[in-house]
Amino acid sequence: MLTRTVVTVLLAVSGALAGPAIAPRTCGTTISEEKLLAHEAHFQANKIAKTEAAAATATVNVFWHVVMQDSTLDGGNIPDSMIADQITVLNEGYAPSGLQFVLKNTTRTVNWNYFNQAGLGTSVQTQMKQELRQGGVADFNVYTVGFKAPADAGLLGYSTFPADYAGNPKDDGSVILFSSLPGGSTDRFNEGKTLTHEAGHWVGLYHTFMGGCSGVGDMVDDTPAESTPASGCPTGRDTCTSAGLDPINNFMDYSDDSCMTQFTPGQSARMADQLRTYRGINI
Ligand SMILES: *[C@@H]1O[C@H](CO)[C@@H](O)[C@H](O)[C@H]1NC(C)=O
Ligand SMILES: [Ca+2]
Ligand SMILES: [Ca+2]
Ligand SMILES: [Zn+2]
Repeated sequence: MLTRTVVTVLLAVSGALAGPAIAPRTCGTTISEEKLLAHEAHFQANKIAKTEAAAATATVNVFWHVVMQDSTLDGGNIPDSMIADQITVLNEGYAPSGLQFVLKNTTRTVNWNYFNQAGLGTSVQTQMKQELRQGGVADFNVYTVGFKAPADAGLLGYSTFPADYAGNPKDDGSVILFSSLPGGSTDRFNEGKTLTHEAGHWVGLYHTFMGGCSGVGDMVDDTPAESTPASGCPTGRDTCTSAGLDPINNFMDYSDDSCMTQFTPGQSARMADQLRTYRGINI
């Protein structure tokens, strides 16, 4: 509780100095520069190159796990129509990259702990995935939960990376806030872009602000560096002197849903390389 109060105060102060106090999205998929470099060394050493046999498009099966505390919508019991709308948003985002997501199965589980306490790195989320995960390395498992623990205030989701699969297959997938789906109740983050962003990690992308202006960056050449996550939709933002405006419209930034509209060709190429190398998807 104390930590939460301090964070709120800091946000309010920095907002007062730097413009409107509008919080960025919060994604739990952070990675240290050290771990990122280890990932990249493994990737470069094991990369499976694109061949003539590569398909122009690939289909990814989605296994959806609706986790709820009770049968109400506020309790997490989202209808199939919301999931269908979310898959549509996901496919709009990934169509230029040649990926199509197809819903294979939806499970519905009433579990107070899973719904409320499945934060990043918790034993609860481990247990939830052990119980519910379906399919193999090429299958995308999505869990919708409530993130009600005080430590998770504002959290929209978190994901695993393709390179993580081998070491912990059951952990693979994305856990997202149920009310971030299209038509959900989370202000500014209810057009479904949270899953587009989290799936971005699942296909091997980092945040566009990784490393700030001078760090290692996101390992993609055509996403200009930015010093910090964007919040709201700050058109024209330019926080690094290196070429290009901040990629505020990119799905891998922290902007509002309405602001997020694209992956770059460099990101599409990276996701294909990652999917070929780590998930056996020959795109
Ligand atoms: C969906 O998964 C559940 C749980 O494993 C299983 O019982 C059910 O048969 C599956 N449904 C379909 C349509 O595959
Ligand atoms: Ca970049
Ligand atoms: Ca710049
Ligand atoms: Zn993220």
